[in-house]
Amino acid sequence: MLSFSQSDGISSTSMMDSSAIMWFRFRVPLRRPLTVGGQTLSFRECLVVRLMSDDGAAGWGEAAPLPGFHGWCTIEELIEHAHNAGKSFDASRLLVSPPSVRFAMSSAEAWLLHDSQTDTADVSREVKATLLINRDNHSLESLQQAMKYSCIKVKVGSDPVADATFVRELRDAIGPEPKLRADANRRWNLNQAIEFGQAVGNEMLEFLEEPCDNPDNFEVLRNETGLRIAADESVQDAGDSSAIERILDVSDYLVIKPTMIGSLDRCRELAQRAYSRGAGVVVSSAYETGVGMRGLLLLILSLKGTDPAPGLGTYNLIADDILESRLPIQGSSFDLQSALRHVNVDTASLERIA
Ligand code: OSB
Ligand code: MG
Repeated sequence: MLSFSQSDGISSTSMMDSSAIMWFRFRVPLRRPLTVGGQTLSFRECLVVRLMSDDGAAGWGEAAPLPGFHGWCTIEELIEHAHNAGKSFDASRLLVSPPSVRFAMSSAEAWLLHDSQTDTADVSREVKATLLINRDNHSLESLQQAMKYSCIKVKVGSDPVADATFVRELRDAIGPEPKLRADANRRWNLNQAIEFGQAVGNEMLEFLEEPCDNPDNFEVLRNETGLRIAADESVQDAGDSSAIERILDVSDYLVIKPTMIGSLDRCRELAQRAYSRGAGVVVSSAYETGVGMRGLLLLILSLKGTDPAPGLGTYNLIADDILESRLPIQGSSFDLQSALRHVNVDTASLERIA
């Protein structure tokens, strides 16, 4: 079995009776095929956990690892991890679980806590929805509808000049208001990233995420182009806390994807480190259903501020949900009143596995 040893906060679930923990498997279609880690997915096939409290309340969490990203494992391996986490539950088992399993367990705990108290999350806060745009499957006409979003993320990382031209055309189409961020997913070398930055201009973008293949180059890139830099995969893959600090020192934003990082406590700890270095935090989704999204919303509401907007654009691309009704988006924000009131999971769409 794969092991994902990493320090992580272990909380009260370790006291839980194992019969209170149940894992289920589910499959939901994507709105369009997604190519990640050399695989093209038309479905998300993942696990959810249900924690039952003594008084019969249920809290849910989602484990949805993504091919090519930190903590990826096959569905068979994931099921094995879930069996282990669900047997006699103890902290040492959780420590060798993939981050997605730790995220699932701690989200389920947060869900239970939220439902049992009335004042755990400030639902009057604004959580913006972002739009995710991929150059290959969007025409400029369809981008007119993008104007209703206040923050749009564009995937770049192919030809730097063509990507910069696309970003500038997009800016022309949507006007000056919506924030634009770009993500190269490490596809460029330093020179290509500089070429992009100079062609696009630093005023155009809120930030450029994972511009190049080596975070040691972030500082030069920042100095050469004036672009603000966001770290994502670099931090997921950083071996230890001193590597994380080095990356934070040359980054303006830290992207935190709990599915690739682990428990909500671990995410909060990373966020604090970013804040203490003056970096902004962008909590982001990774093609989870409404169950995972609810864990992300609870995390976001436990962190400070509404700027920068979190990166929750992947929810659009999930064509169905395991929640009885989808989390509503009103205008360009999540409707937290509805999303965080009591919501039900559609158990008919789930297959029990552990
Ligand atoms: O490249 O940041 C990425 C989602 C899954 C895997 C990788 C990435 C993403 C996102 C998150 O882009 C969505 C967002 O940031 O809006
Ligand atoms: Mg990214």
